[in-house]
Amino acid sequence: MTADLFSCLPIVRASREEMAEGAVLLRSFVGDREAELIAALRDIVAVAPFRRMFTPGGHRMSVAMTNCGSGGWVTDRSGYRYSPDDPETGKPWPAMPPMLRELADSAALSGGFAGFAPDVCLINRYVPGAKMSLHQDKDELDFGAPIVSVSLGLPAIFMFGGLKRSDKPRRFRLEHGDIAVWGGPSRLFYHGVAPLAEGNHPLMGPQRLNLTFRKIR
Ligand code: MD3
Ligand code: FE
Repeated sequence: MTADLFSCLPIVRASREEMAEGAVLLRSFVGDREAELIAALRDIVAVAPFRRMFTPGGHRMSVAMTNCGSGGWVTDRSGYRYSPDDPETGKPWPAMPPMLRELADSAALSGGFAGFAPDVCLINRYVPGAKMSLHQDKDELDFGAPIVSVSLGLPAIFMFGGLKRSDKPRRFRLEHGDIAVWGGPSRLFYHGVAPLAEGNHPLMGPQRLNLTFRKIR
């Protein structure tokens, strides 16, 4: 039987797709670590709940956020920055669980970046209609390190531009379990997320979570 011939292979196979120089999409890379990952996220959110932050311009973001690690990305009327403490509680962000750190490290390695060592994980929550406008990620110190992103729940249309805001974005559908690695020349490319479509994910419900692992110092 065919099943016997392939029984030596893992049940979940990841694929590898080059999106740009230094940008690699690893479809289904989360694989059988899914349940452990979701349990770790539940613990983080119990200590540091999702909140919708304000931009320096005074707009409230449609995406709700939290962080784990030795710092977290925050925004308010005074600007964007990484802060060691959660401004809502005044306490340090919850530590990055080793399982998350290992998942990010192994994805970075598969994407061609050895020894990633992220210190922060920003966790974004999208409900239907939530979006992220085209932007660059440049609040980190070391652009030599990649960013690793993990998508969970409802699918999203990711918009991937170039170094100039005016570069026409290409669209990629990011699905539950996909991991992407953004380094090298693509590290400073403009990118965003189109408004999330309605839906209900069997494990995650009516939402999408995106984890971005970053080396900020
Ligand atoms: C390409 N998040 O948090 S993840 C962000 O799906 C952010 O929540 C999106 O953009 C999301 O800053 C996209 C993919 C991503 C993250 C960082 C990048 C792609 C990137 C940095 C440079 C180039
Ligand atoms: Fe970004």
